[in-house]
Amino acid sequence: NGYVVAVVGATGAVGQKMIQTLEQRNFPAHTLIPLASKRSAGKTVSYKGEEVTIQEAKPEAFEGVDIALFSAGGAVSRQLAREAVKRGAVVIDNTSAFRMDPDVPLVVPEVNEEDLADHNGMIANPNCSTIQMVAALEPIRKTFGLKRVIVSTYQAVSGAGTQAVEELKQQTRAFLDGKELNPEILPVKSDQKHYPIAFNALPQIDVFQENGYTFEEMKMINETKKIMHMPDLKVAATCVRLPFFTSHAESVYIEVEDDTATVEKLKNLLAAAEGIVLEDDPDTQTYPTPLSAEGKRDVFVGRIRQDLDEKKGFHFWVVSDNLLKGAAWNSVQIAERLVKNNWLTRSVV
Ligand code: A2P
Ligand code: 11C
Repeated sequence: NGYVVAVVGATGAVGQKMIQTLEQRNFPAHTLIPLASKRSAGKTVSYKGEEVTIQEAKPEAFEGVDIALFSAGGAVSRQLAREAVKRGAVVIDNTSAFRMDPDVPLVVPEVNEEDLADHNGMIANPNCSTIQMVAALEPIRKTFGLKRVIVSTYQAVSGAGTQAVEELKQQTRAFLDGKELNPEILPVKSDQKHYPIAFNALPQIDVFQENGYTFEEMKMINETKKIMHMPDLKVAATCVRLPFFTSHAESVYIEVEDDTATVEKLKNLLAAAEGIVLEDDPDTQTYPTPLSAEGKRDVFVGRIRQDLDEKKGFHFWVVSDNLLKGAAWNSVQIAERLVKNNWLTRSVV
């Protein structure tokens, strides 16, 4: 009874959280198949009290797999995700490889669960910084409409993988010991230059695009329009990496359509919304922070204020664990909804 579930990238920052989340949610997986690179084959991961051997991710590894969660980078997804689909698996891909493909639903269950009904075997999990923002925008859009979004992010190093986490630890020690920092990974491992992350702020996440925005910024812009089915929504983003390990924080400015919106109404809406926790009370200094959100599956919202010049303009602060709602939990939540709605079978084979 249940499903065969493969996790591709099982040794990675997100892959490990996927396995833990499957376990915590008691997902009906009777068999877990952890997959990673050749380097990790033969090592084990623990799942429901047992040590399960990691296998090399290759096409044959997907024979008999019902659901495959991919989080081993875009190159691995481009190479193997279609192979998994060909062998009958439904793929939930956590990379940017297929997100903008019109045939691939890009899903945050609280926002567009019904898009899952039309999948062709491939489903994309949005970028972490997009997920937490749209989760907070959707309840507002439903009631007051949405015209414009301007976001600035404050992102954790774990978004750039385990090597970036190690780099921050090493540089922090080196900085305090008065030693050289020798940056090698951040802002982007494959880019030409590297800058220290310890005690710093880097206004570059992912590579630059021709229009001067980074790929992370363009992901936030394009994915938001796709998930919310609002191709004409005005969205701008500035993405910044900061020296903490977990959770992304975002300062979001919105303009709504309806001029009856007030701070009180937005607070009530968000407090009642699925997956959102309102932590907003200036009198008691209540607001979420990256540390307070770490390890939790919810999206936390605080600091809701009306713009001082624009009546339909509001500012808020949204924080969530980038490895959970931003990645592993959103992927497992998609799998749960596929099971619940009986949508695992593809509409087209
Ligand atoms: P491995 O540990 O064997 O290299 P992170 O983003 O946290 O660094 O994690 C990357 C994940 O992607 C790891 O699980 C890593 O496995 C996996 N990975 C990297 N390259 C490949 C590959 N060629 N095939 C399968 N998995 C890969
Ligand atoms: C970061 N948001 O924090 C990125 C990581 O497209 O899934 C996620 C990259 C992606 O660096």
